[in-house]
Amino acid sequence: MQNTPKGMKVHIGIFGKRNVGKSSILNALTKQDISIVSPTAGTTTDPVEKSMELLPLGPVVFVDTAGIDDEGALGLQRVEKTKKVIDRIDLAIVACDSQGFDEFEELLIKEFETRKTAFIVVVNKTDEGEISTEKLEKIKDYEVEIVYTSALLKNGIDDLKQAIIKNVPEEFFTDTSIASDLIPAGETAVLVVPIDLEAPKGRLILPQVQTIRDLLDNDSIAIVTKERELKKTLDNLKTPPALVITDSQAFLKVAADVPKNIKLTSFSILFARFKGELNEFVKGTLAIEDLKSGDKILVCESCTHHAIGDDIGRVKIPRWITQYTGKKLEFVHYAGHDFPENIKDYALIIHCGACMTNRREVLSRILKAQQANVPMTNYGLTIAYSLGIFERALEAFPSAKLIYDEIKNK
Ligand SMILES: Nc1nc2c(ncn2[C@@H]2O[C@H](COP(=O)(O)OP(=O)(O)OP(=O)(O)O)[C@@H](O)[C@H]2O)c(=O)[nH]1
Ligand code: SF4
Ligand SMILES: [Mg+2]
Repeated sequence: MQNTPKGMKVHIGIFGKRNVGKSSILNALTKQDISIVSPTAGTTTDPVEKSMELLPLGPVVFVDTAGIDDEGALGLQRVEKTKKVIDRIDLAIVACDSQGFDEFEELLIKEFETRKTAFIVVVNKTDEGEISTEKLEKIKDYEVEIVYTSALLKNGIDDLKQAIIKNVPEEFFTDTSIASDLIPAGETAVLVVPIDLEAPKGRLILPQVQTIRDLLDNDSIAIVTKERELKKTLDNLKTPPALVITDSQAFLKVAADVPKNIKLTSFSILFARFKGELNEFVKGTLAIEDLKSGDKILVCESCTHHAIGDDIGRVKIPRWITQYTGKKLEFVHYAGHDFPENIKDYALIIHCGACMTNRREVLSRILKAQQANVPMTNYGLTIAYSLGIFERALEAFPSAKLIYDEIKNK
């Protein structure tokens, strides 16, 4: 989080009338007492800003605001400040209670619509009573996503997180680079691409092509080789590459051929952060240690036709995990946009690299897994772990490595 410039973080503002529970919602979302809460209307007087990690979305800045219905001269000044917050947010949460909307929220929403700011509505204090159908219909006219919460009882907070992930503007999901942040301009990455029976005829697969393009856009140098020519490629280089990136399936051979002073990872691990959340997946991978015979493992592939080879998720990963753990495990496969409801039944979720889907979908799955307390990881990390090269494969990612070390040392 510390490395993400503030300007790159999603800014989420909470708006609404006084006393509807804006500060309480923020505190419930962040599980911290960031904003002062009290029964006195007008408790929050100036915008309260807090940078934090909202898992699995990543770094966000929350901005709590003063009630938009504040009165008097001082109140009007506060309302002006609240309006200024709209200038710097990427997603707005409009909070109300069972009293629903009146002219204050309508004005606020007009402002969001004019500025094309995404917004969602939270009906809070559900523990105090339901909102009337008539009032709800008025909100539904905006064709907006509505979430019901009780910030007091912490109900609906997970639904609110899902709604945030669903409504955060697309650019925040695609701004992450694949590898270029690891290879400074002018430096080299060696990409290892096996051309075996599983490789599609006459072309490279999407993660490889996207990685090359990402490096070129950054003025980094990409050298592509098969695993057989890797040693020679490295010998020919005057300066060692900043990173070697391999297809996961050639991991063992590549790990043997790349000198220890050169960092090594896989396309799939790069995609764990590009399309998912690397740190969460690292924690998830370590749950392999806790697997017991009879456990069910959910294997998710984001597209029905696996471009890398049909058997990676169905044959190789089950084989490698079984060999590593020595346990009798049951593997259940899901493909495409299908994701089971009953994820609590699983001891682990292993996701593919998700090259054909968007990050939003993977993050939404990570959140569901967190809510069900089921560890989740991806193909590349699972393969590296089962083959005993996990630590090495994380060397390029200090914060992920730190998490690994912390858990291991416990
Ligand atoms: N019953 C109930 N009370 C809540 C809920 N959320 C907040 N409250 C209470 O409502 C009061 C106002 O909560 P705040 O979070 O301060 O509301 P706010 O919208 O930030 O208020 P201002 O800062 O004054 O604009 C407090 O007494 C909270 O404890 C809820 O879900 N249910
Ligand atoms: S989306 Fe997943 S299953 Fe499909 S090609 Fe990419 S990594 Fe393989
Ligand atoms: Mg407040």
